[in-house]
Amino acid sequence: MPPSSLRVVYAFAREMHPKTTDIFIQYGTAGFRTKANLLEHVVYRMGLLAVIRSRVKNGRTIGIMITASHNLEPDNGVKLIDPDGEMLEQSWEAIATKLANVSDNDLEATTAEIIKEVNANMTLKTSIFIGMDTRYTSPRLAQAAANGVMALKGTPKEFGIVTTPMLHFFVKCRNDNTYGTPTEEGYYEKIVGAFKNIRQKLPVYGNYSTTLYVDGANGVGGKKLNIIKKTLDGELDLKLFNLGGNGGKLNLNCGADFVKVSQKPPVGVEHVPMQRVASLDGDSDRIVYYYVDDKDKMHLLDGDRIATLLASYITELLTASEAKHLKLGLVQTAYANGASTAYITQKLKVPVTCVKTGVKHLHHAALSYDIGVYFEANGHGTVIYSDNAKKTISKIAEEGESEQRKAAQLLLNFIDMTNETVGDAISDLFLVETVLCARGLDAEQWLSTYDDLPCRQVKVTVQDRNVISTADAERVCTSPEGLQTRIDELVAAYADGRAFVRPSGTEDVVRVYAEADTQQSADKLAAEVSQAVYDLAGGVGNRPELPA
Ligand code: G16
Repeated sequence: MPPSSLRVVYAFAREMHPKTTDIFIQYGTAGFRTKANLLEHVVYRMGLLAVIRSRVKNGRTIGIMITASHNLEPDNGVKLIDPDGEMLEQSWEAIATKLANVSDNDLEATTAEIIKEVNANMTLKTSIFIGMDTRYTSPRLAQAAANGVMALKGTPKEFGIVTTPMLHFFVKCRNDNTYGTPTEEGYYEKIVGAFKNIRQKLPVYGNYSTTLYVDGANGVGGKKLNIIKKTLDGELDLKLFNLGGNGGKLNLNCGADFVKVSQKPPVGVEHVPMQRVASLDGDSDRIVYYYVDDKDKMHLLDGDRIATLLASYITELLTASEAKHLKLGLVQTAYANGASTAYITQKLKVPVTCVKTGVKHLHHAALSYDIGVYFEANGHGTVIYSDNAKKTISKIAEEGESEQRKAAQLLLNFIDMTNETVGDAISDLFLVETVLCARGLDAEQWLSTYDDLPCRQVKVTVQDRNVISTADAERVCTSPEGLQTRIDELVAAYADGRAFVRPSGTEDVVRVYAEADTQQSADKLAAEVSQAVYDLAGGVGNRPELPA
């Protein structure tokens, strides 16, 4: 495309999506995320970048998702999805950041520079998939993305309101039609179809109950489950709460992040003692479970629990199908509860890799196993299977002895039920329900597999969160000077103590995590570490207080 035609489209687009702020914005843990009113020019530019990326990838489809996921309603965000449905390749994050921050006057020259640098063939045809969450600011941003795509003569295909994992799935299917059909119906057919199929083979028994309560976080996931619910033929009796009506606000005092971080049940969900509840986040890429016992105490079953449940069931099926040689591994982050890691390595005998926060890092590490189970404690995760694993299991399902065949066929259904592109609350919900049903477990029995170490997460606001640098999968703080030494001193005073700090990639805060042998100690350690962050990393606002 000659520069003169770039000029015309930019001049037109600048009129519509001008850069109105000088605040520097960075492609973070899951794309750009900030107040929605600061994002329009960024999203427009990501439309441009998606077309360039697609042309570098031989015209394969790229996705643009408009969402701020677990953040509250005033925020929004945008992220790009690569051709296999995975997160944008990390080396392109710097390119995205550069394009998002140049002035309107430099936009044309910078775009031309990027096209040259990445050697994009701008004559290729390309289609870009665009999806959005339920935020009221999303339609305007989706339009800006589509305008960016058209500015570089790409073809936008808009899916309207979808979950983030659905859009990842559509992109993957569009580029690899063996994976499924790139439509919402295609998604239901594959994931929900596999669930119904597997339930024909696994009768309900033991303490498992088909009644499941769901907290939809007033976002998109609950709405989609409302569609799915009608097709479940009694296999699962979903009672849905927080669907966005009755004044319920997105992610406010509800949803997976609220439940995990506050360790409290969400508002808006009917309280029934011992009832299993699944809590999704705003764009449905995370899920945690909980129940409240008859003494009103909440028990959380987070991403670590889901990971161990899935890994142990897959291991069981691999053993039964005599495909034990396939290497299964689990990937976690520093947030994983120490007790879960001990359980996985010592009891399940499954190897564990620890990586930095962000599913992109976990996904990457999971690729090194035949079967990689990856989960963040916050409930974001999935399972991925190598081609070798899929071929081996398919062969056993056809040619194995009777018992081996049965296990391998269950495993094939399990694979079909999995959205392998990214963590997916809906797919994960069906996976969890399948394992609980297969084992005849209620939530209390699921919880009893191991005892979590009490933990606490808090946020500290500082002037510039980027003064915090970390190493060793975020377990060590390398700057500001003296902070890690202080953390070490504080941790040393607690039995089973562990703590770390890291800058968030999705909110303007520093995150603090602490665990110890009692809840009181974990709370106190978290507060002490927060004070150290406040003092040594430029805290603003009120100084964090120690618990009474
Ligand atoms: C995103 C990422 C997750 C990450 C989370 C929190 O989740 O996809 O991998 O754990 O942000 O990140 P941070 O601690 O850096 O703010 P989501 O559900 O918000 O897209």
